[in-house]
Amino acid sequence: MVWTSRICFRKYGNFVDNVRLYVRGGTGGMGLPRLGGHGGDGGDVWVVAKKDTRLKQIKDKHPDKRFIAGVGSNSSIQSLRGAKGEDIEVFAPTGISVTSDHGKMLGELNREGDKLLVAKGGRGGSPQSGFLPNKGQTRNIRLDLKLIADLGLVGFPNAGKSSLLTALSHAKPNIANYAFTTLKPEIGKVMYDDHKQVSVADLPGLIEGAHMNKGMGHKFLKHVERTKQLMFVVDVCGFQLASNTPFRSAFETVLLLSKELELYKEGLLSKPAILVINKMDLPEAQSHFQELEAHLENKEESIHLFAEDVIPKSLMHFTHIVPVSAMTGLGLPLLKSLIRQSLEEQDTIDTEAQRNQKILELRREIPPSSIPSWGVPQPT
Ligand SMILES: Nc1nc2c(ncn2[C@@H]2O[C@H](COP(=O)(O)OP(=O)(O)OP(=O)(O)O)[C@@H](O)[C@H]2O)c(=O)[nH]1
Ligand SMILES: [Mg+2]
Repeated sequence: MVWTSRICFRKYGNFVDNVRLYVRGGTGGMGLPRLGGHGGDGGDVWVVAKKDTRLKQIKDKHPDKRFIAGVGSNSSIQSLRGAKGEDIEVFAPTGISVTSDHGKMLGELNREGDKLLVAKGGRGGSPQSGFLPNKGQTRNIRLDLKLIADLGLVGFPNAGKSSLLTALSHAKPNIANYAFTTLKPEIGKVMYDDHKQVSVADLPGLIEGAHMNKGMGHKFLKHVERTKQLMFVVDVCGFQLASNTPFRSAFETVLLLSKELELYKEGLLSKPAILVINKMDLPEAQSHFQELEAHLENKEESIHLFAEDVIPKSLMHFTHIVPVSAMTGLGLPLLKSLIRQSLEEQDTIDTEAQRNQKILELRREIPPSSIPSWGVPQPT
């Protein structure tokens, strides 16, 4: 159990990937009934995406996590139209989603400079309001950081995800022979000879029950949502978290990983995925690999050989299955080229889908009589 206390201690270490804030727009200024003057509107609160910013900085700089914009100026003889209250900008990293405390999505900030209004200031007093000002909008909001990478590494602890990232890129994640070595997501860049780069997110290992927040749970599964594709990394010899938990073969691991993703969010299984079978340098690797291959070739029949609790509702489809050794480099050049191929194929499919969508939209705008009968995709 020593490791349990170590995890608990480090789990809530330095990495902050969500923060809750109280935001309030400024109150408007008083109108001036005698001269029909308008009070200034209260200031607004915005969340603004800024490069090299961390959520932790918000917590550190504003421990009370309250952001209240300025009050609008009252209308006066010198200034009949009162000035607007000061706006507040809360700087956040790119790749943020903002939700209200009821879980309603307010917006996403994906590019540097993206801005989202989270609390509007109250209107200043005017003849319509009897010269009385309104209060600003009040909200509790939550900012969630989601990594954006081309590929997300998904696997049980100790499968060799970080070792693989190190072997494929210049990233230097921690590697060690115990579960939960990786405690926060890290992005590495895989470089190609023609300078093309693919970003790969190394994520903490998942365990059974991750969808119910076991282990790192939701905290990291949400990062998987944003990657274009997934790369399942499986130890060819199987996995056992602790002596009192069941041993899982490589095939069971594949099923269980699919199941965790499915239980977290069903749509995740429709992402293109590559299956990497790691540790092929180990002495028993070949026989385990053959066994796994046989199960994968006959997935539908094979799953019935296993206990119900490991079987997902639908089976993940893998674009490629690649045996490798992150340690000796076996299979890595092939994996590297398949990663690129797979992403390029997806781009082509996406572009084609967008093109077809565009044609359909245009078609809707054109009167039916002027559309030729050829070359226009039919809605499915
Ligand atoms: N024999 C062998 N060992 C490997 C290979 N790849 C990784 N390992 C070892 O497996 C252990 C776990 O490797 P990591 O890369 O830390 O595994 P991980 O999947 O990132 O683990 P977590 O971060 O805990 O989820 C380390 O002792 C590695 O040296 C491999 O291809 N062959
Ligand atoms: Mg790791």
